[in-house]
Amino acid sequence: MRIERIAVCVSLVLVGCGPAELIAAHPGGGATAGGGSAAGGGATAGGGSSGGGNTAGGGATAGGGTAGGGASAGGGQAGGGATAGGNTAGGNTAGGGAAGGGSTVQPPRTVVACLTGAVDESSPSNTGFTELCAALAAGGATLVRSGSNATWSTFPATNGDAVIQPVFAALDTNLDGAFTIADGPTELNLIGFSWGGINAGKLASKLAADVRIDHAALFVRLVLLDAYQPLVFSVSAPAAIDAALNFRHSQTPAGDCSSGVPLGPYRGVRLACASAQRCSDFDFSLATNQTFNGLWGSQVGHCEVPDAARLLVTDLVLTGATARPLPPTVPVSP
Ligand SMILES: [Ca+2]
Repeated sequence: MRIERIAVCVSLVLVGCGPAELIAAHPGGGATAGGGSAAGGGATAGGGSSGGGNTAGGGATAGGGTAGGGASAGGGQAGGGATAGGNTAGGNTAGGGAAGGGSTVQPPRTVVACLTGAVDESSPSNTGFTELCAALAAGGATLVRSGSNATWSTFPATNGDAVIQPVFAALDTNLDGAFTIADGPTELNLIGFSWGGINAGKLASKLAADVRIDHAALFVRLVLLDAYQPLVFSVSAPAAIDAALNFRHSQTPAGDCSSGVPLGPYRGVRLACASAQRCSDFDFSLATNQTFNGLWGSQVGHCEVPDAARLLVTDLVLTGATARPLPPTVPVSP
């Protein structure tokens, strides 16, 4: 398995090393007001074990869920009770209404777009990522699929553009050519691993600028899993993105799948967010005495990030909270 993964990483470098393309933050949107209130709520609930680091992400717990509710479902208050004591890190509204009791607010539909690393879903290096996306589908999420696959191949980078239309189609349930509240409360998750993580950032920027989408009616979460492309050093979450989670590693363990290859080893790039957003940048390498899905933090290399993050991401995407320990965070800056 490891040898095969190395081969994939080598091919990644050989096939394409495009120029650096940093993602510009989109000034539009309007859904970020929720992010602002989330920071306050999170501080009050105090459940986040990942506190410290950035303002809006690590400590964002129940408040995160509340803000998400306001943005997408309009029934957010219940989120506080649902997530108090847990770790939400960019929580959402799913379960908020139900746990609050007595709410008749329709729970949001969870739409997920999974963007693979190089080369495609069948590549051994993407196995953990594919399993994560399959777990989200099994948990009730609507996957934006490429054929029958759980994930969408986005290698090389320009293929990410092809994902926009199927994502929009998944949002526009009443087929009127726009996404509005009439399509029902919806949470959109853009999840990308390695090469696909950078592409997920690009997709987020394009969706943020898409005039067909009423972002006040849509909760969007960006999830990066050791996002990497050569000569790219960060991913910026546009203002219309309500929450962004970055899971990565910063210390290369022995035998890492990307060691010894051109431009390797690969380490996930940092996350950049505007101050009003709820963003968390988690570093498994800083968790020397913790395990994540059976992996010690120090064991997590490039190809292990999806495995280590799997249970955390499925919790957060499907319920908006997790009781599992999160990795330490590093500060997020614009
Ligand atoms: Ca519509």
